[in-house]
Amino acid sequence: MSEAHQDAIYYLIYFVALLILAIATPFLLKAFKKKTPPSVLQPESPSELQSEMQAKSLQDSKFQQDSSTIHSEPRKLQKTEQQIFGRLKSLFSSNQKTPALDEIEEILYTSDLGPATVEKIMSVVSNELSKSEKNNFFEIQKVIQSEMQSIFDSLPATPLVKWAHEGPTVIMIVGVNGAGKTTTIGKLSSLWALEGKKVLVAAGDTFRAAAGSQLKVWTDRAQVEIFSPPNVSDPSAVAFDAIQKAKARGDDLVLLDTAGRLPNQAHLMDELKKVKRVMTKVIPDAPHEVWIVLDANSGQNALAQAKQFHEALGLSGVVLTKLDGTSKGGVAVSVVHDLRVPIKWIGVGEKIQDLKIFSSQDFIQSIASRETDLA
Ligand SMILES: Nc1nc2c(ncn2[C@@H]2O[C@H](COP(=O)(O)OP(=O)(O)O)[C@@H](O)[C@H]2O)c(=O)[nH]1
Ligand SMILES: [Mg+2]
Repeated sequence: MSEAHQDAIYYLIYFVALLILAIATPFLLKAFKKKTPPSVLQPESPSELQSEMQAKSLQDSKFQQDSSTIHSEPRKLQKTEQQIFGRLKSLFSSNQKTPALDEIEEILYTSDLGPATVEKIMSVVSNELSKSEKNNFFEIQKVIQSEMQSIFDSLPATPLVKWAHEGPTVIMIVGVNGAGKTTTIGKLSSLWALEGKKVLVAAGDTFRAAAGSQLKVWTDRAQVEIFSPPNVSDPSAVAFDAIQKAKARGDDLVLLDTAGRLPNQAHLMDELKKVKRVMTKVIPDAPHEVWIVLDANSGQNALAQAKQFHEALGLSGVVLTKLDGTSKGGVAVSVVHDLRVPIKWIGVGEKIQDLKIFSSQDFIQSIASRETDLA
């Protein structure tokens, strides 16, 4: 073969190889993408969420309320982030001039951080930051985050649930109408049932005819038993009988639903006090927990109501619901600051798995972590 022929053959092989590469590249890229692990911000499947919740719940005996990361929070709490840090960031990036301190203050107030917290943050910003730091969004953000964290850290560490040493643990759920009590009971009972606990849900909302059937939908979903005796209108009687039944059978847990009420209705608050008192006749330490369910959308209003519930019943925890839909997540900070009661759980949706253990670090991180997307 002549040299010219050989060159021609090499050129042909080279050309064919290039052609194959050009055709195969898009397929190779596609296959590679499929193998890449999903990003943290992609929504998890319900079963992943459920097992994450179980894992977190199991940690509670170790008092690890603040230790692990909730991957779905950045997405779920996006609106909160848009409100506080997103708005601050736009204030800094859109203004040609330096933002005035009262513009910053206004954003903090309207995010429901509460007056005392806002004052503290503003005093640090105005007294401790240099002129150039005051012009820097990230410096201001740092002050706000550290102030939030110190408020959360000011509460003594408590276990997520004060489990009874023997006999059933009794958890009483209270709050105003529509806050999410029944939904939260459904979510909690599902979580604990999946852990293998024997849960009895007591239908203590005897005000509304529909309340029992709404609760039944949730207990069916969660696959737990409901205690809802017909024609009993006294919630104390429901609570008493439910605890007695759970104790006799060796159940692990009684979750008591109650009718929503405004705390300024004195007779209704007296009724709740009676429910609480009556439980001690079956188990002296009951209820082991009294949790108020607060709708994060109701902001400072929810807080005023919670204070009255706390005075009447001695709350041991807060469940903050609807954080998925609010732009006022700062209320988490004022709840802890003003009420001095820990937030135990957060509701981040209407589905059975949309409940998470509250972690202050994750919460603060989630409202700050995507600020660069929001400018
Ligand atoms: N988006 C959202 N909705 C919730 C959440 N928790 C409860 N809800 C909704 O709030 C409404 C009232 O809930 P319900 O449990 O009946 O409140 P209750 O009157 O306190 O028992 C229902 O439409 C629920 O689906 C939550 O975390 N996020
Ligand atoms: Mg209800």
